Amino acid sequence: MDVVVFGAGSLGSLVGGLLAREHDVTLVGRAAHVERVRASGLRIEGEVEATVHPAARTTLPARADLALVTVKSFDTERAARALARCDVPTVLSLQNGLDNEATLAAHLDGRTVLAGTCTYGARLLGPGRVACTGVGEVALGAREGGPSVAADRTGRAFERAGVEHVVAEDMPRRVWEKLAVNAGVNAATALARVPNGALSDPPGRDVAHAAAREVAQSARGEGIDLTEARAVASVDRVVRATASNRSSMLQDVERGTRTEIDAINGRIAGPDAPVNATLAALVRTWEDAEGLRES
Ligand code: KPL
Repeated sequence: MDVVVFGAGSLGSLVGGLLAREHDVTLVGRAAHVERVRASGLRIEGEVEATVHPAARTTLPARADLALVTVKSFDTERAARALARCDVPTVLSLQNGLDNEATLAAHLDGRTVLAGTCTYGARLLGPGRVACTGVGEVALGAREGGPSVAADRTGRAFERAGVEHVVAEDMPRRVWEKLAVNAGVNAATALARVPNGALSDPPGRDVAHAAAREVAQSARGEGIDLTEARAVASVDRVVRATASNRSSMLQDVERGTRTEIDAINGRIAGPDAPVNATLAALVRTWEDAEGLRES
């Protein structure tokens, strides 16, 4: 299968690299990374060790069987417009936040846009090198929920490449549950500059739980069956499983790049979600001070 990974940052490089063990993968990313992958392949280190040789480019190819979208949520609109010019029948979003699939679908008439979540831990170590900091799982399925032939086909492609995955018929709930985890973990770890495991005990744990509970309340308001207990348990499970990881938002802050705060805490911030509103305001204050919100 020809797979294009649009957004070869940490997660895109890892999942694309794992798929490249079996499929013809093209990574679309930044020039320095692309040059190194072309010259000496992609080195995967940590919990999975492999050197793979995907194709690499800075722009999308003309066609593919499957596109994985792993760009940051604030770039989804731009990615959707670019994908509209690419001949690809199935597009799988593996991004943080809630609205990516709808944004992609709005530009990709006639294509199948699948929803996905990913709990693999990934960290870009430098051009051509990515660390797998935790073997997790990709969940993928129809963005509206229910069965999907395209999801089954995509699941088989992941199976052949030995990527841990599940084809799920309840993606809307899973995407909200992932949002609860990201809302609980990402901003708190980025602001406190601590690895995820620092949220196993108070006071960090209290902040993470409160943010996740607000997401569950908001989910139920939108007709999604996500209890507060389930959202909190999910935060605790991820914090335990990824204790030594640095969240993607902490990695953004350490690199001095824009974060996904708008799509995570900012997505539900409001009078009924004061903890998320506070976390979003603090991270946006940092982004403003760094001049990162204009782009
Ligand atoms: O998805 C993540 C992220 O960092 O964006 C978690 C699950 C919090 C793992 O670090």
